[in-house]
Amino acid sequence: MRAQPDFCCLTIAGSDSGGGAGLQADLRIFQTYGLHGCSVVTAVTAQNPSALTAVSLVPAACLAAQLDAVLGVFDIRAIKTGLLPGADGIELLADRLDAHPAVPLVVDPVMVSTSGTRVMADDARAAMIRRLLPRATLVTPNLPEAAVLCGASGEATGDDLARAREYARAIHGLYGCAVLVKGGHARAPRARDVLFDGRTLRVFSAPWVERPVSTHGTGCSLSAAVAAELAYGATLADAVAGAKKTVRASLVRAHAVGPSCGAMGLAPRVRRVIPSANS
Ligand code: PXL
Repeated sequence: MRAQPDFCCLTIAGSDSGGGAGLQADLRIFQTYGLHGCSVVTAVTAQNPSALTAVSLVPAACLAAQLDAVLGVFDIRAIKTGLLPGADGIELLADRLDAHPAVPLVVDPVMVSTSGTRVMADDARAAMIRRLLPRATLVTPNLPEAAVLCGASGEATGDDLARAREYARAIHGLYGCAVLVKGGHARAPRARDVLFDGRTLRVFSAPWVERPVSTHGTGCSLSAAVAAELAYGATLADAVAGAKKTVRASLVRAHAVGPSCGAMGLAPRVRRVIPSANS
């Protein structure tokens, strides 16, 4: 073994039996960045691209044990959360994250499925908002999730980009963390994401990837890629720009993995330099 350990990234997320989203997507992204991936499993889901048939949350004690097994033991340089456990598990998680305040935290607030179904219990959502968002380096809601986070009425006013800007400012105002509102659910000619860090509002715009086999897992992959970029010390704006490139490269390589199943592909290895100990 070399003297200097390689960097690690931690995902705290659910398992997707189809392998497209959740922690399986996150680990694929960490590997793309040459990072060792640790994974704390919050839930086990039974799903394929057409149906989600079961979700079983990991008991809080098991979640705490997984966290205690990796935090402070592996050289974890950034953390992302995806599908979260119940409110009691979130409290235990937040207590442990508070003990590592310097590690960047990306919170993907998985609350509303693509079909519009709410997938998080009310008390768990409240615990996430109260305990994780104020600690987060970045929260990455899609448009429906952003509406929930800032208590918007749901009555759509203005176009999607205008709403994304409004929600990003409102979420920052409420919780104090930087916000990336993902435009992947918006119907617009280009994929536009809005980043607000409390000072500067940036719009990241890229052409849609034409008819990929599957877009399942893009949200998970994006937040994992932002965490990976932050692990190497990127600024938030550079991390988001780099992450979008990586996810786009995965989407372009989407491929069929069953008669009616598609999956994002592996992006080419992203090379980032590990800062030396004294830099
Ligand atoms: O993309 C949200 C998400 C998060 N976590 C798991 C998922 C999904 C979407 O399918 O399966 C485990």
